[in-house]
Amino acid sequence: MTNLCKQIVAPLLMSMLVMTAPAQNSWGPVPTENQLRWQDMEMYAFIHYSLNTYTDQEWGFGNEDPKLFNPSTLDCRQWARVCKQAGMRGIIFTAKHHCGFCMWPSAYTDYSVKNSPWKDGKGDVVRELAEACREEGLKFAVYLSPWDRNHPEYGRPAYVTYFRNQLRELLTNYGDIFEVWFDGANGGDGWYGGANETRKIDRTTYYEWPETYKMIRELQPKCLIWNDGSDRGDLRWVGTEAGNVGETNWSLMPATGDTPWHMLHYGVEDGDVWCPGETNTSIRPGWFYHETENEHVKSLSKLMDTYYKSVGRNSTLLLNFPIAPNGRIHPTDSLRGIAFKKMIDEVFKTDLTKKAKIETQGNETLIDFKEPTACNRFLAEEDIAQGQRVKKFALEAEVDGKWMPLRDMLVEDGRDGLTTIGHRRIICFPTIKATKIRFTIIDAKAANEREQSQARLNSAEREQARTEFKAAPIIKKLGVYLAPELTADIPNSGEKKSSSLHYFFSMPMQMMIDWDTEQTLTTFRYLPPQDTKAGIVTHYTLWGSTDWANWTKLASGEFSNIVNNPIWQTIKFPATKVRILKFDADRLAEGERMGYGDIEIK
Ligand code: FUL
Repeated sequence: MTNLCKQIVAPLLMSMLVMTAPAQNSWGPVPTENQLRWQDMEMYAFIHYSLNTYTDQEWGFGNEDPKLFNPSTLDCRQWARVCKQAGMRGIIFTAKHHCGFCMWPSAYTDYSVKNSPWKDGKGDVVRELAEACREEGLKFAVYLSPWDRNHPEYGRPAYVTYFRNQLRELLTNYGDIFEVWFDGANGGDGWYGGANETRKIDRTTYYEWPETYKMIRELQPKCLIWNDGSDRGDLRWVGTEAGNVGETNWSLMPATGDTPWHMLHYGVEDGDVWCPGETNTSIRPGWFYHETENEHVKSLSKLMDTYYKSVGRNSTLLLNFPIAPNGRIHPTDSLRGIAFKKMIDEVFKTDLTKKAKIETQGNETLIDFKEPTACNRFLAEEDIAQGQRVKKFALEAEVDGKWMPLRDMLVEDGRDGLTTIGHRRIICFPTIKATKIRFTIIDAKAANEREQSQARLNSAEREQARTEFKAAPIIKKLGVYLAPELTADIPNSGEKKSSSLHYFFSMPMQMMIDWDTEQTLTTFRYLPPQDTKAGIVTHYTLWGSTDWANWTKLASGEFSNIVNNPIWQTIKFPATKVRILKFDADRLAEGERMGYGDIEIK
């Protein structure tokens, strides 16, 4: 146990000892061993690679020619090395995406690598990757799309048998599999052996998941099941691919029933099964490689934001690296991934509480630095083996002799964001020089339960038990850190050198960008806010001026599907000389104030 833990836990134990009723350790649903092990993986990679890589598509129709699969320098060891250096502890591979093409020579179909020119049809990408992962000490897992746009029987019972047969092959021939990923996308239309039609299935009954789950448990008892809202698996989707889970994130869900977006995104406080959220997103806009996205690999700031909004919100991060047509991860993606890991290490290298005096009394922990200490990150971890309990906490800092409340600056709508903790919660706040930090648990499940079971005590005793037990939501670790500023000077960070770019809101629905000198521009790119629908611009007008007086309309229009898929939007216009750009939001998805995630101008 670290000194810090001793300092926190010892008073807790003492306060628990003085209480009359027997101390209760776990509270509510708790994780299985598999789920605990998985949560400790924190970050692991997705790899999307299939015929789509050669057709420049995100979803293949099912009739793409297997002959297209002929990478010149396919190197699974390069993938594993890059992922490891990027801090990933495992890889989940698209063994079969929606197009139905199998990246291993399945005995149950001809639509696979065995009919491709690659290695004269003798290759097996799943095997090469499983071996590469083992060599690098990474865990290996498979994505097997239930939806298969190639298979003639899709939609009928025979396909379910085929699907299970394929799953059995993957679970028996490639060593330990840590997770199976059953994508919930079921678009309907497809090739289906030449039928070329739309097939609809009932997602809740068609795949007969309970039977399949039984087989998985038998073949790979340590494997976690990810399933998107259907029969409850071990892990849940977080309702978005943008790379964030709610700042309130319970690892609980109802055991049965539908899972609307808010349940996926925030979990369910009173859920009766442990079903933690896995945050999946890609290092690029798309899941598959597209040359046109080479310049849009996520910047270090964006990746760190994703880290704080996933691992820092009681989730894991499943970060996708697409494979380029040559069979390797593109250098920009690998360098960015490695820069990402370096930055995480840099941020968390020095825990400033190590030099502080820490005292816990009841539900309050005081971190006394003795002297002004620059910091901007706070970390707390609950002992989730005992359940998840904290509902609300407060964070305050003493700066220049005065106490000020801190809030999570990544929560965009004015709330302080100080709610659940779980496996790990990281709070980002602007850099301050604090002499003290105070962390107070305001509300926790165990406290309420304790209160209820203490009904026989008089009110003073009850109040004492309540405050004492509130601290008991077993905080395993607290930390305070100073994260460096992310600038274009950091190698391979992808940060833009935009020092002369100055933007501000002249009105709630109008953004202005001005330069010192005239610029010739052709492109304006808008990334909507990633966490909320409020402020997303759906209709816009873009104006340019050289003198603030005369404005030329450069473009106007609609960003279609921006609400469901909040990715970069590109506005192109004829080359124009401007010194000022005016971006009007003619309509917002929600709210009254324009929001943005990022802006790029060329
Ligand atoms: C989605 C799929 O439709 C995408 O193609 C991708 O595989 C992503 C991880 O899941 O639902």
